[in-house]
Amino acid sequence: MAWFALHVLSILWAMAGTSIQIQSSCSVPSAQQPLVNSIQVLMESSVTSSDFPNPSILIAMNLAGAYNLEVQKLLTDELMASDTNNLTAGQLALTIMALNSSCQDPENDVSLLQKQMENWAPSSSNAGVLSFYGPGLAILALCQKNPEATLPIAARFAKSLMANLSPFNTDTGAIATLALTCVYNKIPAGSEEGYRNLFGQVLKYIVDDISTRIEDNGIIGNIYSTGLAMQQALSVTPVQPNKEWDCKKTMDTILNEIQQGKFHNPMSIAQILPSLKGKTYLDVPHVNCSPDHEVQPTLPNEPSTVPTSPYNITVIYTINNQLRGVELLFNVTIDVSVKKGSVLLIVLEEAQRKNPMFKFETTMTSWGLLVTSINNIAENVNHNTYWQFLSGKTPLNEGVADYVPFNQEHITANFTQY
Ligand code: B12
Ligand SMILES: *[C@@H]1O[C@H](CO)[C@@H](O)[C@H](O)[C@H]1NC(C)=O
Ligand SMILES: *[C@@H]1O[C@H](CO)[C@@H](O)[C@H](O)[C@H]1NC(C)=O
Ligand SMILES: *[C@@H]1O[C@H](CO)[C@@H](O)[C@H](O)[C@H]1NC(C)=O
Ligand SMILES: *[C@@H]1O[C@H](CO)[C@@H](O)[C@H](O)[C@H]1NC(C)=O
Ligand SMILES: *[C@@H]1O[C@H](CO)[C@@H](O)[C@H](O)[C@H]1NC(C)=O
Repeated sequence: MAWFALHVLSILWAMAGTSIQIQSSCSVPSAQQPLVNSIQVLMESSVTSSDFPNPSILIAMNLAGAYNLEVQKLLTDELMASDTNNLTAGQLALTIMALNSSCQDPENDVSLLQKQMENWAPSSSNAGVLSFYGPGLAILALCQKNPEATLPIAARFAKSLMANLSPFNTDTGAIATLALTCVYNKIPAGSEEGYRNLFGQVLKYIVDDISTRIEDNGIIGNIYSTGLAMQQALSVTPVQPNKEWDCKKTMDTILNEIQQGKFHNPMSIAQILPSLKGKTYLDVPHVNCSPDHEVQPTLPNEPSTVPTSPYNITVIYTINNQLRGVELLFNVTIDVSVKKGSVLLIVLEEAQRKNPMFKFETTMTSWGLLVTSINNIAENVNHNTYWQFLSGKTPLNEGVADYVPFNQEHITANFTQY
């Protein structure tokens, strides 16, 4: 019965074609358009000449309609010139989509990614759903460029994802849905039912899982996964979720969070902006990039900036490694005094200065500084280990360079597995 229903849905969907259906109730009200413009301007102005150009920003700019054409050109040129040999499959995929959205032909990158993915296998039998995010982007990019050759790779991806879906992750589910929707849509007419059934089944499973993550206020997962989850929902997936989705409620809550300043990290803007413009990564191959005249965005009246506070707060900071098999076990706590309004990174630096046991290392990523090592214990992708940051018992949903601790907050860095 379920199979039958699924089949009917897929026929309906196939007839609907690829056009993106957006309910009119789900666009940004014109009164809030300046707010959306302001985060786009913030994102574009974060771009500087760099050895690590961020392809996600270029994709978002091109889907939204770029304001700063110089920045658009800078990113395009840097991505064209960048050495792709050291990139992960996910980074390569974003680069390919970014260049395509800028009307460039990244032919060599596509064949490199194709080769990488032909040899792809999950890093271990219990890989963890998070490690499917990058390969999901790879399937999405390959599907847009070379659909038929992607089918067997996507089938392998779908099967191993299915075996690793628990515990679920909204961001990864959203990317996988976009990828498998693209692939499903490109199955040649008259091909075996095998692919259709496999992709349909996995899609149904993920779409239902995502719909269980919809909170009463419309947030899907957390505020930083909502943009990707909305893309999934805005694109015409061959399956319909069990639960109805009130797009307007999600939109209102997100606009409110933007107003609160929660979207200041450029990467967070790059991931929310397409949805606010009714676009998804499936629109990348259809971007019209005939040179536009430079449009000047309407911006909101500047809110007065809060002056930096003269007084200090105390943050209680614990570093904890109880992971068996890791030689050095420890659980130490320090009280640190920092200026009110400081980001967590300042707390870590202050702790390191007071006690060398708190020494730590970071690496630069698309989201900013990631803490890779504390007290000589380093994260390891092959073991799925990392340093998780918590406030009390709740994991933070921002990194150390963005999160602003409050007075007497207890922050823990816990070495754990995903
Ligand atoms: C996979 C993943 C991880 C993995 C990365 C390692 C791996 N093996 O892939 C692990 C588990 C380590 C991780 C950790 C954290 N993550 Co994370 N992560 C993701 C996820 C699902 C996909 C990233 C990815 O693969 N991108 C694709 C590749 C091609 O791009 P990339 O630039 O090369 O990806 C790298 C960076 O994204 C970096 N990274 C991953 N997470 C984070 C978080 C921060 C703050 C920084 C600076 C970098 C970073 O690791 C990736 C692989 O090297 C994203 C979801 C999303 N929407 O982007 C969340 C996401 C980026 N993570 C997030 C968070 C909050 C964290 C943590 C701070 C959680 C915590 N409470 O500790 C920690 C980082 C703490 C620290 N040590 O500094 C948030 C960031 C939101 C924000 N506004 O800052 C996201 C958006 C999830 C969400 N919806 O809340 N994460
Ligand atoms: C790229 O990788 C090679 C070998 O893996 C390494 O020697 C080189 O330093 C890396 N280049 C960059 C820019 O990271
Ligand atoms: C982007 O990719 C699609 C799919 O391969 C292709 O049809 C389109 O021409 C590309 N756009 C540009 C500008 O190269
Ligand atoms: C770590 O130490 C704190 C007190 O400093 C204690 O409350 C906590 O239970 C300890 N945790 C572990 C895992 O030992
Ligand atoms: C206040 O915080 C700063 C770091 O932000 C630190 O250098 C300074 O010592 C602190 N002052 C006091 C009185 O603790
Ligand atoms: C810290 O990590 C350990 C090891 O993975 C885990 O057992 C423990 O539950 C974690 N503590 C918190 C507060 O998440």
